Amino acid sequence: MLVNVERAARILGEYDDYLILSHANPDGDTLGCAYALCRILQKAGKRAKCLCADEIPYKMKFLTDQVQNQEFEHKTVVSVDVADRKLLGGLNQVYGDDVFLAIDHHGSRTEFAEFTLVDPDAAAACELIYKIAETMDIPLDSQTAVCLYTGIATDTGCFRFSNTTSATHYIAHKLIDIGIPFEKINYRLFDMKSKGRMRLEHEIFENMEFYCEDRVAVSILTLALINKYKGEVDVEDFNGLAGMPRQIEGVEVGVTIKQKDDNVFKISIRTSDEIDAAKICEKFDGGGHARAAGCTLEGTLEEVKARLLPAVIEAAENGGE
Ligand SMILES: [Mn+2]
Repeated sequence: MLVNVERAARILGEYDDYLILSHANPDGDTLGCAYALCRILQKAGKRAKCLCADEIPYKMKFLTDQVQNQEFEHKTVVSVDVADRKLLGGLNQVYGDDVFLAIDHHGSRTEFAEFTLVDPDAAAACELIYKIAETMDIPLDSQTAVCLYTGIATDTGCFRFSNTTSATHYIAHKLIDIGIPFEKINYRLFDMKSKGRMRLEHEIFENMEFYCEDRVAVSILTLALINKYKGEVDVEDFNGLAGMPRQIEGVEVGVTIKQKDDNVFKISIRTSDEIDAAKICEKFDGGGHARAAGCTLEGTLEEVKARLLPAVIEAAENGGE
């Protein structure tokens, strides 16, 4: 059953002994929501603790300092930023059936909770947690503000993505007024890279292929390359590499070919606003958004490239028409 912020706040005030679940492969939004909500509930006199199937990325380890998990037998399960129970990862089997309240901002989702608060206009689920705290009349302290700001900065790419609204900025303004080290947070989230990640990016760039007068860039992540860096970098350092080719000036179509198995390759395509990435991927039974899409191709690397690249080059030459 769908509920609004007021109803969700009322539910949270009525029940107790909360277990808050984040999605697997956690990002700043799901973790920021969980820790902020945990603090808010504790301030409301409830018992609350957080759980995630996977390890917390090193860039976001500071979030764990903001909250104290309590020891108790939970009675009420809440999920945050989870669009589908499968995204709970290893926790799905144990808790997937028991989610009482889901708080989320994904437009396309599969219902799994008794009550769901969802607002696709919210740039981050943390915006909803902010509104819940406001409705519950729980004043935010700086630790809670750090968590919420981290979630909002993460999901808006530091207030750069088109999902950013004036409401997003308004909430950020309120959080900054509480007093948070936003410069430090943004440095950790957006500028800082591990040495291993830098080396990995360097090697990917060295091997990048260019077509159509450099308007198309193709990076290839073979299993050999991935395995070479596995010991050196964290798992999370393999995230976000699909954005690399398009960071290069003049590149309108960025293609990342990532080897999944001997003869299986996952393709990610990122494009400028003249070219439709989804249209290219649909030719190979994939899909996605106009600026970011993906598909999976089978065969040897050479075979995959021979099928994929002509379609990419054609799209780049015709402006995607
Ligand atoms: Mn989110």
